[in-house]
Amino acid sequence: MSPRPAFPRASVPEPPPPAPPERPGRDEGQGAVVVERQTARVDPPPMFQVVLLNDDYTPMEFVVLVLQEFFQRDLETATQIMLKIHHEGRGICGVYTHDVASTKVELVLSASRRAGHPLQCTMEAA
Ligand code: TYC
Repeated sequence: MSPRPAFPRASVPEPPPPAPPERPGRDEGQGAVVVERQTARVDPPPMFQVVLLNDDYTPMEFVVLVLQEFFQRDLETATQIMLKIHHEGRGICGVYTHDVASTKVELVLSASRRAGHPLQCTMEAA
């Protein structure tokens, strides 16, 4: 008796592979074709600015750390943004797509509450 093959042949022959879909602009043996150029254009996504608000209690150092940690600002830029918020009441930390902006707002708020600070952070259409 011969050993069983590891992959026995199917008794029904396999159907032929499907023909590739016709691509517009290809010469399918009909002679000349006219190609219409279609450039895919997508609108840029709506952008949102993440805004920090001033208050009288959050330490300046904490705001600078937030700007470095969550908005990738270097120490000097973070300090400038913090001072602008301190003097003007609010300031833009960065501009992002909706999901990224809303994640940053959540991260800032939870870090602030965990540290016991009342820092406010919001997002608004840019
Ligand atoms: N005004 C705060 C203070 O004097 C500092 C501060 C800056 C707080 C920016 C919040 O978003 C802020 N300690």
